[in-house]
Amino acid sequence: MAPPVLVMATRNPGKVRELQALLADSGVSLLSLADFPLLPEIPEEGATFEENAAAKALAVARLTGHPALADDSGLMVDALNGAPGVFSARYAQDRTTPRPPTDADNWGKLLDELQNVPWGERGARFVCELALATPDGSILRARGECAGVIALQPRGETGFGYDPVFWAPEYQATMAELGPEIKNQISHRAKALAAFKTLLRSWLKEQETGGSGNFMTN
Ligand code: ITT
Repeated sequence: MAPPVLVMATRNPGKVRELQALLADSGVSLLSLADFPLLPEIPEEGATFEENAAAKALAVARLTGHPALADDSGLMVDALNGAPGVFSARYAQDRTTPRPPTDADNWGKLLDELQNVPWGERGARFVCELALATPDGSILRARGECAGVIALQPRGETGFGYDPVFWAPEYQATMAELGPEIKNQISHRAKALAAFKTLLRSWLKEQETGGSGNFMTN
């Protein structure tokens, strides 16, 4: 039997790379939004990572007719009361230009905001909320977090987003210096996927035994 198809409901190439690596052994055939070029942009209007992930997964599952996996993630900085949070991708958005901010714009703004914040108060965490939705509207969720410190300056070339300014204390390096192998062991996305895989296994079993395609909702 052909492996079940799962569409990764993201346009972020950094997430696609990491999800592909983390799901390589999961027994699903992965598609991405690049395989569905005519899909419309899905607005992210939720107040929480959970809401946004579920909305993205549901929209893509309904539009493609396949189960879809969405990742809504971001950085929560203690000294900024949890900002940029769900606005992480748009943190440095300039209202006068339609161009979305680059990763460097976003972490550049963050370093500026934290300019006078001492090392001991620069705590932060990455959060990843995953949602797997089926076209009939069932949803499966998992969450992962990764704690660290916002560095004083950017370092490293790998990863994406805020990785160059996210210091992982246990490795004494930024996430962008660690490389994909280590990042994929400790990241918020890796932790969310580890929790998620257990749930995915039961769902795959149900598919094999000719189940309805429904799975646990929460
Ligand atoms: P999709 O909605 O298409 O998935 P996006 O980039 O807009 O792509 P989000 O709305 O979830 O995704 O925003 C997540 C932002 O948080 C992302 O653009 C990065 O700036 C940051 N981010 C998330 N995971 C990260 C990681 O592993 N390393 C560094 N930055 C990360």
